[in-house]
Amino acid sequence: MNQKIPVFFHTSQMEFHPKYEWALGNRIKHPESTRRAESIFKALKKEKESFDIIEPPKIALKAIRDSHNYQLITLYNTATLIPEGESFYPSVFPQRMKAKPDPTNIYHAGFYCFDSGTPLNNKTWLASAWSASTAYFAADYIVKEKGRVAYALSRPPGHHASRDSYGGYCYFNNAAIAAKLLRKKGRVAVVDIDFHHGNGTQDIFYKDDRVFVSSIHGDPRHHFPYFCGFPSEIGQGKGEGFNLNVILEDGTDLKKYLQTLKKIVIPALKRFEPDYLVICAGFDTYELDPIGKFKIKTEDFKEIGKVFKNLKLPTVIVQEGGYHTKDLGKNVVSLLSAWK
Ligand code: OKP
Ligand code: ZN
Repeated sequence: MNQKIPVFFHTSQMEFHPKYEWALGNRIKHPESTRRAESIFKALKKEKESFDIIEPPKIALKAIRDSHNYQLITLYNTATLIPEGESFYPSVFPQRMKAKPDPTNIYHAGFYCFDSGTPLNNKTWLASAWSASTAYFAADYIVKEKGRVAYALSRPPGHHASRDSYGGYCYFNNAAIAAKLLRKKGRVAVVDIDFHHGNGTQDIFYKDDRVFVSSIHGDPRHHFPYFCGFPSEIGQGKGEGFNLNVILEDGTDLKKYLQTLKKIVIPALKRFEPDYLVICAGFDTYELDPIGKFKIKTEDFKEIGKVFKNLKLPTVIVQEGGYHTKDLGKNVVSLLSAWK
């Protein structure tokens, strides 16, 4: 072990508590709890000699605005007025009406929202802005300190949030915010290894030829976010050819996962010749995950990590999903240990 891996995290991220979500008409306990971050934190602390925990400064509004429109930010500010302990779940989604949305009206949240699992409350803005900070300053560290790797313990996650919409437990696209910073310095490859398609990140960089986005995920015909994540989505305009979606079937194990990674994703990434790498690190591919349906084991995450480490690119690892709370920390440490 030569150098400690910096971990970016801010305690204000823990002030947001989504209580429940709607799943097929049932009210279920929300999977994206603060216990996830606690599990990660605990596992990192166990290996104190390997990790350096850093509190990021406050992110500038303009850094968020590089990835999101002002309406979305305004809506989260509107949500700060929701009474303590209450939360707002939109129930009207006027996607195809002649809507006149007003983000200062909380009842209009449905215009910006695409699912029923992503509540707004008075702490959404606080926690998601700090979550964005972790990713932004992890990227900033890579650039300024010429670091080889940094980990953002971002929570709430980000990869489902697009420029103007939120959903899938995501409010700001943390990885996109990091990639927008890196993009000013060079060519950026984003690889999303969460079980779910990173629709928000795809969207933000869809017409961009300076950011290559690839996502490896469960079949969207059967899994969230359902409507996108297909191989036919290759980018648009200047960005055509710079988006790569790979679908793997339920039950995928390490062997199949690595095959796909090495045969499809890595060669495409190398052809792009990136200067920086951003990994959207979801751990809901874990064999015991309650939502994801792959069969990746704890020790497998290290093998996946090695494939990325071998690229020898300055790398920002941004935390996304992973809902087997107890083992989440171990899984994160396993992935990060590839960089030791
Ligand atoms: C967020 B991320 C299952 C409902 C599924 C949406 C899943 C969002 C995943 N009961 N709700 O990509 O880990
Ligand atoms: Zn996921």
